[in-house]
Amino acid sequence: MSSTTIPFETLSQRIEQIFLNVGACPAQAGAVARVIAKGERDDCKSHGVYRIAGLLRTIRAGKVDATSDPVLDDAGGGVIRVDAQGGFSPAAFELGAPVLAERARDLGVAALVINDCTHFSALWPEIEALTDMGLAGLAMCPSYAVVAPAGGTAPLLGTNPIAFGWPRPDRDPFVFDIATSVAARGEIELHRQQGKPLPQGWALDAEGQPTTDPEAALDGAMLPFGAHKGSAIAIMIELLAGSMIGDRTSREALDYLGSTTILPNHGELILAFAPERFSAGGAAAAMASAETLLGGIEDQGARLPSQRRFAARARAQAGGIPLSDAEWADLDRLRDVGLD
Ligand code: NDP
Ligand code: PYC
Repeated sequence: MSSTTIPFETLSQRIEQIFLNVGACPAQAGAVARVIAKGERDDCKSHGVYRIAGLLRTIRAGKVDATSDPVLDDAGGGVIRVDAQGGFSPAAFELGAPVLAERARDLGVAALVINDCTHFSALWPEIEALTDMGLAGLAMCPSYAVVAPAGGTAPLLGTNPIAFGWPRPDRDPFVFDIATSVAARGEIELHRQQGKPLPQGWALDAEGQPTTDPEAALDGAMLPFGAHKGSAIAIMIELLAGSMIGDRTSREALDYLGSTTILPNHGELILAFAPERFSAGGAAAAMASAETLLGGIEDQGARLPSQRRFAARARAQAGGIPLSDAEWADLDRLRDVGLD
């Protein structure tokens, strides 16, 4: 399969134009484009260019407002809110993140609550925005009900991602970003598109029986990672980033959408920690302790999460982002298709 390589800025502008063409405002289109281009740059195919068609379907279905202006509600305390006003999450995060960082530095820890957003992306771009500012971060959100709880047979939980980041002096940060399902929903869809069977243990069919057929899995239920353990974390995310913040759980998000072919509207919870405020030895002691731990892992030859991604980023920064001819043609088609 032949491919083209393009610089990050070029890809980002191509994507932005697709959203401007369908009436998105510049702030929404730009923020969405940057997040998708980062996904492609870091070889996170399930949250890269592939996502654009689903976002356009969501606009077409009237389930997201691509012209919305997020509103910040900051009373000066430890909880900062951004009402995304039915828009996409990246513009809401870009509005709230600097206030979150400032408050975490003041108080040691602060929370950003985003309400009423369509969340379609990986969480690591948000986490890295915090680690870039010297903060540790923890982010989570529901999605829509496509995952059966451990021991159950029918979709109720979301693929509910959770991500954590720790800043490292003069190094890439420590970041993990995981779906609490065995795989992200996007991976199942990519297997279907490519006609590939799923690995065992990813999903159940509509009768609650194990399946490796992506089509049957999309009609049935995905499974949580780590059986009851992943299931418990997914439930925690429903409670903290759904019920607690007064937003939709994954079940409610799916009821609102009526379809899994478009992207869900719900909330998100992002916590930021200023390491220097927690340790009597200040930031230096916390960083030194962390480096001992992380170095010990690397010394065993184990790879840290995000190392694959950072390697892909380094390749893309040196030689451009590789896109297959089909992906490149798809960008042209999506630019021309509009909302028809
Ligand atoms: P993966 O299982 O591919 O990876 C999860 C994490 O584990 C990554 O940080 C990855 O780093 C790391 N990792 C993978 N293999 C290893 C290894 N052998 N050793 C050490 N670390 C490893 O991703 P998921 O399928 O769980 O999730 C994919 C994405 O989907 C996430 O970015 C998530 O935010 C997103 N998502 C978003 C949703 C939403 O509603 N917005 C819903 C569900 C998922 P690396 O990347 O370097 O491989
Ligand atoms: O891949 O599971 C997923 C997903 C759902 C919403 C955004 N990504």
